[in-house]
Amino acid sequence: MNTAILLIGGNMGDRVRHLQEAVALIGRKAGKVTMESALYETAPWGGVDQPDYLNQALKIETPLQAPALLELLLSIEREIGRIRRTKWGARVIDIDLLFYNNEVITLPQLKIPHPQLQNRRFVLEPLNEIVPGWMHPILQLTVAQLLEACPDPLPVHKFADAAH
Ligand code: PH2
Ligand code: MG
Ligand code: MG
Repeated sequence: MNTAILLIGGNMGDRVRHLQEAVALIGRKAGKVTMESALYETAPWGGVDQPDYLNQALKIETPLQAPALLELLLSIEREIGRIRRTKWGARVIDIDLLFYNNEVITLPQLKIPHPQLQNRRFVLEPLNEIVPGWMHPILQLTVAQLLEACPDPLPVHKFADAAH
């Protein structure tokens, strides 16, 4: 078994429902979802003129190798209804693979750890809730240490919504 850390997010339509669908499909097809962070409402990074995102971090146990896991996650995005338009544009669901065991993977379609995660508060806050001690295999800092050092000023708040 392998341990993977994912970040899911979206900023179009019924954001909560899309995240719930993603968690259900990941659990059904990729492996067991062993940890889920709260939902976080996060300001859009990289493209200002779009709605706020909801983001959530997940920890999963999976028999799949990283490239096969990536393919499956992209197919789940399509199943939930994602149409890829512009880079960093609004989307119904995005499923990003952040860490895979303690491996460093550099393939054309897949870089692990996710090369930008240390620069993004919307990634580090939810991650810090579930795996604060996870060691970044290149930077050799824990998630908690990366969050402490993160320069990203964009706001990230726990999402309080009575409906879920
Ligand atoms: N994803 C992006 C670009 N910008 N901003 C926030 N707040 N949350 C995201 O998940 C996000 C983003 C590209 O995948
Ligand atoms: Mg992304
Ligand atoms: Mg993505």
